[in-house]
Amino acid sequence: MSDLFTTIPVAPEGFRSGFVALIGRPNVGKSTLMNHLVGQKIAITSPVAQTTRNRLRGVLTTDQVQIVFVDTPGIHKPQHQLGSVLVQNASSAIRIVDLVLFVVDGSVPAGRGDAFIADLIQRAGVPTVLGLNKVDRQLPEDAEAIAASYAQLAGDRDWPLQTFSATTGAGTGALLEQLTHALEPGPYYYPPDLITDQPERFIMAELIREQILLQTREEVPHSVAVVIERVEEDEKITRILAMICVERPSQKAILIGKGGSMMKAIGSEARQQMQKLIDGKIYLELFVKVQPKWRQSRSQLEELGYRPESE
Ligand SMILES: Nc1nc2c(ncn2[C@@H]2O[C@H](COP(=O)(O)OP(=O)(O)OP(=O)(O)O)[C@@H](O)[C@H]2O)c(=O)[nH]1
Ligand SMILES: [Mg+2]
Repeated sequence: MSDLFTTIPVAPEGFRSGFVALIGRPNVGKSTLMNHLVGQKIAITSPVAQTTRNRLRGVLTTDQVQIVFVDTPGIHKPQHQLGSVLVQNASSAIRIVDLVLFVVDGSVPAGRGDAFIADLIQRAGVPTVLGLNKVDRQLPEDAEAIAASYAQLAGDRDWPLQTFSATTGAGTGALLEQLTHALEPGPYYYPPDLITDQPERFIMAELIREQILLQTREEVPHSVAVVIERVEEDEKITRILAMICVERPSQKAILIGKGGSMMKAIGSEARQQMQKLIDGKIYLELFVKVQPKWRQSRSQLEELGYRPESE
């Protein structure tokens, strides 16, 4: 028998399981919620819209249930080839799951973007829960209008509705109960102690990209891709060489900063995050390369890890 079979136990009587896609507009808190629910930072998050670029699985296993969350890029009007691939991958995730958790920003009433996504999900005919996130930011005077707009969005489609905050954790216990209840009895899909299917290398590259999203402005965050070129481990330290790809020399200059100050700040914060991830010491070397119009080029997108996912 292979290792895979020996590490996945047989589920007990009454155990439930399934795949749950987190779908919604950019910046509503999908990745923050997934990290909170699985109890570990596996997806990067930032105040910049379009942070997530790949479908990521995060696994939560309890005595009663195994939920495989599929975090997706925010659905938006694409401006370039990269955006099209992201939206395509988010939309197709709806069709491969047992349940959709449609996440909206519950601090503001439903908008046209939400209605568009609601229709997209409805057409796929997948069971759906509407999740109102960021309730910690809701102003009391707005509460009634917000509740009414989402009650209509959910009520028109017979979707149950849950309010919560992914940052404070309020309401997330009830959300988990709701999701568990909506799943059918089923097996373990992954070993009970697995949190994500993503390789460490991928998360490392993402932690560097997260620092760029947090520390740079305007067009730079969206024009960046990060690739881990080399990882060398010895007993004392892990040496990592990472390439940061931008579209223009002006963006490279911003990333490097005066006397290398920006690069230093990004590298130092990313290194600390990466050390937490591997629980060991890291020496991180970064270099910046200009690759004109990479976001428009199918072949360059593939090289940088952004390809259409079919299932
Ligand atoms: N106040 C508050 N902020 C939140 C909450 N959830 C997420 N945020 C913040 O909202 C911003 C966006 O969060 P993300 O988790 O990156 O959003 P996302 O939906 O994954 O965004 P994309 O990957 O771009 O689609 C971050 O600055 C989060 O800290 C919440 O419940 N309350
Ligand atoms: Mg995200």
